[in-house]
Amino acid sequence: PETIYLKDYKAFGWQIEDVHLTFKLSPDATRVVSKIHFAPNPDAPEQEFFLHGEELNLIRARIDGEAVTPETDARGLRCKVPSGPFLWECEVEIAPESNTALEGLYMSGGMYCTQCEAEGFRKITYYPDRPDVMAVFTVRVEGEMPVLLSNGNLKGKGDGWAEWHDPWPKPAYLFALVGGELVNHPGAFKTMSGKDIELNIWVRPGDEGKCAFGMEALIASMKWDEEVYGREYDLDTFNIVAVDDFNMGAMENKGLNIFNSSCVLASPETSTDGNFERIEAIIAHEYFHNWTGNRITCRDWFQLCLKEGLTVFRDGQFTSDLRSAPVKRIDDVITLRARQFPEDQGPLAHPVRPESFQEINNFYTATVYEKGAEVIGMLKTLVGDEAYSKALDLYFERHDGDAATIEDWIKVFEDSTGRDLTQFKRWYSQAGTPFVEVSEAWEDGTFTLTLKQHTPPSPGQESKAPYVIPIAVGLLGPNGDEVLETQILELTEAEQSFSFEGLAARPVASVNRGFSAPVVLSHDVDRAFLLAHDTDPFNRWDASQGLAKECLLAMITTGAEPDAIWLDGLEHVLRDQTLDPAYRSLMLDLPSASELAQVLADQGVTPDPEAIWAAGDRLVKARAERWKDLLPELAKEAEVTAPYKPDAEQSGKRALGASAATLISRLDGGKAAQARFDSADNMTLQLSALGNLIRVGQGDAALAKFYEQWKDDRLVMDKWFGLQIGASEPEAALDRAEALTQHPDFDWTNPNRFRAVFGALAMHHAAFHHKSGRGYALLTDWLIKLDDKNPQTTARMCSAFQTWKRYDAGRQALIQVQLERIMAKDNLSRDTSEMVSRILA
Ligand code: BAL
Ligand code: ZN
Repeated sequence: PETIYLKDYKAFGWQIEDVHLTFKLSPDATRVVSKIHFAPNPDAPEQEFFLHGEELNLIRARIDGEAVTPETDARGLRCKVPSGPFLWECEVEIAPESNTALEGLYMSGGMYCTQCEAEGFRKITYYPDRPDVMAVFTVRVEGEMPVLLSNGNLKGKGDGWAEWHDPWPKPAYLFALVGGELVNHPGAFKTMSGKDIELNIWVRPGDEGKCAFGMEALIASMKWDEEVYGREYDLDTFNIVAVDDFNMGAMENKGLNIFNSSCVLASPETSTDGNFERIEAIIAHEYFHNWTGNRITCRDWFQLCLKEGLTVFRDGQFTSDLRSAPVKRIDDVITLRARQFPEDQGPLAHPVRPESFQEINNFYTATVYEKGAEVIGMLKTLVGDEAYSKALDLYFERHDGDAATIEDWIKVFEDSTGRDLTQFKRWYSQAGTPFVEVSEAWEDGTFTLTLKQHTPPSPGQESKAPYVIPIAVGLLGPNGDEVLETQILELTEAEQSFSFEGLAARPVASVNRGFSAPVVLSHDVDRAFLLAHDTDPFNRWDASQGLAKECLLAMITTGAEPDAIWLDGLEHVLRDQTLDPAYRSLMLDLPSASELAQVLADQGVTPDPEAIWAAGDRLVKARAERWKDLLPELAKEAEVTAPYKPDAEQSGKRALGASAATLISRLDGGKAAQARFDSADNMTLQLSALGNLIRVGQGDAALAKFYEQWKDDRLVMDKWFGLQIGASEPEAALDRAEALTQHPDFDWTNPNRFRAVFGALAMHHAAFHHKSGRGYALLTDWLIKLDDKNPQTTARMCSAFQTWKRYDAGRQALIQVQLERIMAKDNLSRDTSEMVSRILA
């Protein structure tokens, strides 16, 4: 497959004045008629006229009314065109019902829908399907369905047709169309300049009771973007549609967001607190794209982080404002360490702005999204809140309507702050997680911190230049009082020292507070002291995580007993009722098995998944025993008697209650969990009780009951599929995964269902890495099967193998066989082929 390089960027040779599309919908023979006014682009050199197009049946094409016969191949169409402006007319036929890749126009549960990012529009009609070609679209949809939607404002509708006009020039990846028997949950919003906006969430009949929360989240997002970023909505209507079959979480098409139903539908009976919070964040994320992504888009797909990093950063700010900022920060770091660090430290490592790709779908990654957001967070820390705000105002003013680049973004900050950001740009061009080593010196009242940075090689990048790393530091005196409030140290050299004078006694340093930089820190510090006293909630939590890692590593490698000093310190925190229950619940979480495997690998020790599992299990039992008096007290304190609300306060309590209940179930064999399950009146409670029952081997009856209760609800059934794998002991998890793939409800062509099973298996470290290789073989069998239908989801799931080089020779050999089996498949997709070759390289 062809590799595409950032350095080869060339503008398209034509500009588009307007696009008129007519869709005559039919499951196996949809006709798409396009009329496009092209004019030569004065800024682009002469080039051959090429339009992208894949899997299209060309019916006819005309230029200025004259029939033409273009040359077509698997990637598109070439044609001789006039030297001046011309009208291109074309009609193609496509078959949405046989589109199982879920890119372009496809069908889901009887409705028509689209997914065009990144390169799906080329499966709808011939077009310059690249983000820097922007145009005003008018779309007429003809079909038997009562609801026919597209981008922009509704211009007219009648029996069997609707016409939409989007006045804002946009690239094709933001195009959307929906047709179906849908019902709407309506809403309204008055913008800051007084415009009335009609809002709708469109769902299949039967789901209308699950839209109220999403609508509230949308209205909160619209208000927040006005208040915090001064961004007002710019169309008459904002539509959201829920779709069951969707490769991603959701998509920000202009004025017509399309959502995976799992990311918008919610009710207390069917959704957990975690689902509610995620839905709120995703609705905000897609809405925020209206400015960061749509009004200002990307010049090319290498610039993906320009919109994604910024929009993830913005949705994170929104969640922090609406809920708890420390809890959000901890949640984000857990995700970063679980998903982005392994990517950055393995064969799939790539810069936040990649420099080449074969299939862009493979670069919708934790690095582009989550590390991309961290980079923006660092920039904000370096320039300060006020300067960040001014720079963003300039960004919107200068680039509204543009297809922009990272250079444009950085230039805005340079121009508005006067700061040289040349070195900072390395965060966009170098891959890999920096390691920062901290050492201390104390002499005559002066405390010196020496910071050394080092970033290991990554594919294609042998050596790395130093980054600018903002390290937030605070100092605590011997009695735990803060003697120096948080300051930002700017680490710009490979090694640099920072001194603090005039101190009465040697302080304890709290370094990288708030996780001010996405680095792996090594610092020999009194973590028990920080756990007791740190005023920075993130570092207090992280001190406990550090102690947990040390404790578990000692248990794994030497069979040591759990660390009593850590557990005492933790108990103190757990008993402190002035602390947010959600925070205390996070304090009870242990580092994941995969994270421990990485720490071991970093120390040159080959991780043994069985030993990691056994140590984790031993620690959980020891904590349950040790805290047998405390746990019922926590459970009692966490009880919620008020009617269910998915807000931060109640969900924090339920989280603490669930953490306590999980430990209690290890003491009572599941008795209390059974009672919780039987009396549960919300999904958060029901699911956590079910998980506890499964974990202690008492889940069969509850699983059967749960199935009977929820078998007609697809989203709840995804939980049923995933949980019984995730909560089981390793061998039982494999047995269950194998059995579930034979279950009549295992609709494997539905990405949510496929991910429910195989996401849960891949996340179950000890099951997936079982020494028999059963986990590897099962996943591979199904990846090979799915690749013909849905390359995008297949390729994403291949990342389960990305950490394979961490493990012993036996496991590596077992994985290699499976990766080679995938490579040997006939007609392997470009998506999967690229992913597996990179993993194998
Ligand atoms: N643009 C793809 C989905 C999202 O990041 O919002
Ligand atoms: Zn996004």
